[in-house]
Amino acid sequence: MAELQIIGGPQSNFVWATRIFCTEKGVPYQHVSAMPHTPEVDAIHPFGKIPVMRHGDVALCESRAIISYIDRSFDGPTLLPRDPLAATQVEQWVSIVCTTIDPLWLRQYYAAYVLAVRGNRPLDRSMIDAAIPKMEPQFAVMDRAVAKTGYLIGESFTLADAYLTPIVFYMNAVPESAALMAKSPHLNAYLERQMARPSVQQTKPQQLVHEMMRR
Ligand SMILES: N[C@@H](CCC(=O)N[C@@H](CS)C(=O)NCC(=O)O)C(=O)O
Repeated sequence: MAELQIIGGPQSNFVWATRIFCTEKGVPYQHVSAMPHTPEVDAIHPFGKIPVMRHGDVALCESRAIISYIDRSFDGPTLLPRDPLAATQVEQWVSIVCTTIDPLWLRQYYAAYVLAVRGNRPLDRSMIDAAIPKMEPQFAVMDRAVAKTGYLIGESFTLADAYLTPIVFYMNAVPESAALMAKSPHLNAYLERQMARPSVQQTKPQQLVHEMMRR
């Protein structure tokens, strides 16, 4: 069978979630690191976003679509429950994480750290100050969401957790959101549990953008 390539910088939470999925399913793949808007990415994603995927003649973009293709094309365990309702509840949480949590926690808040490092300029405190009050109630919601079983849905790790874990990891790594984490005991326990998973450890980025901050 043709080689599967997952293309995108390892720090991207969407690349990380896709790699967690491949690892959980036991699908071998080559990870090709590439930034958004580079030629190999632009050749596949109409807006230059990562991850993108190649498998023989097949080229795909968008993490959820890539995961769906891999899930249907390869043997191995899946991260979607068999039960139709449970599977749909997983999709609900994947959607919430992608459309509500990611845009605020990463694209508005953590982006301040990424922009400071990549642009080699001081941290834009106004971005942080604008995001934190909006994040506070969302942290309370997410803390409650994982309180019962330690997972977003059911009693085991699903695709919803593969999407949420990288984001929560980044939140624990920079000060203002780490303070919110400190007030979220269930989310803290959640992070500790998921970070211990071999699939999460094996795909964790080696170099973390916020660690490159000027001190
Ligand atoms: N809906 C996309 C989101 C991908 C995404 O936003 N990736 C970020 C990196 S984490 C990116 O490529 N950003 C560049 C940009 O938005 O221009 C997916 O699930 O793959």
